[in-house]
Amino acid sequence: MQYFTEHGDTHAEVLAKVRSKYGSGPEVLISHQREVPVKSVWGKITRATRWEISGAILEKNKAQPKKKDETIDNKLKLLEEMLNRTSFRKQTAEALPGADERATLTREIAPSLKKEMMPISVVAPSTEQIRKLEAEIAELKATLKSRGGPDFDLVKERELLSLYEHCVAIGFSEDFAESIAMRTRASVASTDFKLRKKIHARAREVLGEHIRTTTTASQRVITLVGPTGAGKTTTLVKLAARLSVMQKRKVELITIDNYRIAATEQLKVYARIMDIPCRVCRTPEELQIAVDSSSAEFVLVDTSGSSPANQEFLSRQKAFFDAITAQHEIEAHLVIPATTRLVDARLLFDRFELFSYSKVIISKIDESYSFAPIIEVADTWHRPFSMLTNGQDVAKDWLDADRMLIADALLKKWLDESDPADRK
Ligand SMILES: Nc1nc2c(ncn2[C@@H]2O[C@H](COP(=O)(O)OP(=O)(O)OP(=O)(O)O)[C@@H](O)[C@H]2O)c(=O)[nH]1
Ligand SMILES: [Mg+2]
Repeated sequence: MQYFTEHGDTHAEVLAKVRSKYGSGPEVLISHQREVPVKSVWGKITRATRWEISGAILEKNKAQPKKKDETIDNKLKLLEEMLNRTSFRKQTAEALPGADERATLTREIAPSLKKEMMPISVVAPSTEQIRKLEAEIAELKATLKSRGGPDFDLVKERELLSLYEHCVAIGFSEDFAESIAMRTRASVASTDFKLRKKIHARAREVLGEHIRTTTTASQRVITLVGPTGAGKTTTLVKLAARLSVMQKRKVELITIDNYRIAATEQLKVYARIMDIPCRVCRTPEELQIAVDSSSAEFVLVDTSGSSPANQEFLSRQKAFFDAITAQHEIEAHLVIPATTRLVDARLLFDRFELFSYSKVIISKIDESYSFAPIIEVADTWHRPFSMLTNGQDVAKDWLDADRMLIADALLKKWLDESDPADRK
């Protein structure tokens, strides 16, 4: 058995402290609650008192002390519970003097009381205590407001606020997160504001409306562009495997990544395994001849990665495609790793616009907690997603982009992190 004694200025404050540190399960036993004199010299002079709550935690299901740095959300939950209780007390204070009120509270905590524990002594919170509680809520409101964000009712719309905070935490900008939360609020009945499951169902639809998807291989010439190491070559090989091995289409691979031997060899090895031709084109003219003369149904062109800051390199690569755009429509996908931050995503979408990419592939989703920034920037640019890649296995580690699958990947964690009891 672990014993505890907690102090605070008000009864409500100490009760909140106990609940937040030890939980409110049946294993947490409260032995006494009383006002005690403040021991300091000043306390003795002023005869000031403070509240003390003592109790014990049963060994069997010993509650784990919660983390000290609780979220504001948790605090609000506690405050709301306490406010409900105190306002109930206020209303019933006259009707329930002393004994009756004690009976009410005893019913509330009785299952957790052991015979050897002292009975609870209950004192209804005073008006001053309630006022203090309300001041605390006002302070929390002010704190949240100073941090920016939507002007939600911190108690009634707590779940919407939590949705907003989740959206910011996974990488959406505050404006985007606010728009998702506000649009969700507009489409949920106010009676459901406290039901995370209902809010989640609507938020998922709202977010889904910001996600566009498309197919791959709608043109004969396909290329992938993007920053160094994004997974372009691996993804191109995945596409080739899908078209040639799975769909039995005639595919040819071409690389214009001609200055890195290893990169060229990498593609050739894959081509050999899939038994499809692979050519290296050193100049725009060579690419033009290769594409014109190829009898393949699909020509997949691998590019070398480049820093978005290297405009000269990007322009040189662009010249390859300029050589074939007169005769061939090119399906260019921007490949962008899931780990990309918002500020970098904005830059990449902008710099690779040079290639007129019409589709976006999010790569390496297996390596990232969230790819929210890419969703936001793609929405700004009105670009659809074609594929997501989730590993190095070229035969299976990719998914067709799906609006709701993407929305779920971003919001399901929020639903899952809620207390199961709250998931109504
Ligand atoms: N975890 C994970 N790794 C991946 C994925 N796609 C590619 N990779 C790995 O990322 C590394 C770089 O992949 P590449 O395909 O060579 O990337 P690239 O964009 O062609 O690179 P450059 O040509 O150098 O710009 C390799 O080790 C790949 O195996 C993915 O979806 N998930
Ligand atoms: Mg490559």
